Amino acid sequence: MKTIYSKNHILRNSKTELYGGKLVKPFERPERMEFIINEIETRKLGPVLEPTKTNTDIIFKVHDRKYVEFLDVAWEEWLKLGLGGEAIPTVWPSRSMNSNIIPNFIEGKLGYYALANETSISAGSTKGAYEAVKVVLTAAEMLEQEKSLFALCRPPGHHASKDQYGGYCFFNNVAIAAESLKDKGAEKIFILDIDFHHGNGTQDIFYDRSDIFFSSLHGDPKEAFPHFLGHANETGEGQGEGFNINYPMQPGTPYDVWTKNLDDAISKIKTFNPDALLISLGVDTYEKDPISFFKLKSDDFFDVGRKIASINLPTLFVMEGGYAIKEIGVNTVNTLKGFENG
Ligand code: 5XA
Ligand code: ZN
Repeated sequence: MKTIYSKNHILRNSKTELYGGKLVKPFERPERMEFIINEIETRKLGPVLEPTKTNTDIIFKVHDRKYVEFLDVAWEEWLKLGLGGEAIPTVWPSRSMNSNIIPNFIEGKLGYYALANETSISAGSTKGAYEAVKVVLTAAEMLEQEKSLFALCRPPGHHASKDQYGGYCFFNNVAIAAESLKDKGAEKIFILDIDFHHGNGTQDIFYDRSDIFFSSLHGDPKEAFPHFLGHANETGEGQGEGFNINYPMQPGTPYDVWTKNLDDAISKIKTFNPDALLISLGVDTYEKDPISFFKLKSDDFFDVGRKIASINLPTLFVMEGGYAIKEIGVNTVNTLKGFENG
């Protein structure tokens, strides 16, 4: 399987994450990619190619223009305040306030456009996010010739909604890939999100669509980030009613329980019969992940890949989360090898 990867992901390199009441080194950090690339090369998954697509205008099919414009200038606006630290929101248009008027001042804009505040913005953050978009667009274009591809995106994307960033995500890479495939003539796309966290952004973007089916297996939002979306009763709206399926699961969920939900999702994929399958691939379902609570073991990821291969569709894997850094490469490549040998 070919991997598309941009070394320029390093442009996204913030030094702070607000976690446990302290500013810590972010869990989502550049080294994650080194472990994955190293494992891809050691186990000869296939060639690692640079992105060739540089026009990212299709972003506007997914994200609001004002949101993109905000991301383009957020760091420069923050710098002008001369405060020294990275840009972290401190105030939100919460339920008792007015969310219809977008503030002018950067402090207000950060709160308006952020859905969580672990995602500090620093120099190069937005440029790094554009690199992930170039990666996923190149992979989507190549899917016409390849049975499967791996878009090794960083930063991840599935929490980014039409107009909000957070959960380490700025642009929704998998949603942009879906729109790109539609643009090239695909009629139906299925996005299966197997990251530990609910893909709230992807759900939000396609919630009223019947041509792009979204399904997510994740930690119950009553217990896990993003906390406010991802419940089982969210099934889509309008034209999209019936085209959104969530599988929230409890703390300590082991593979034999998790995989029954995967089997159910696979039956939905087969019934929907899409032109292509996009996998939001997070390996933070792993038992030793520092910020998650499922109990998948490294060997289980082979089986995940095998099961996805059994659907027998053009399949694009798009990297999302995974923070057990030493094992992130093994778990990612086990999934992809399981798919190849499936
Ligand atoms: O898939 N999403 C993540 O891994 C990020 C979670 C951020 C929690 N603050
Ligand atoms: Zn995650």
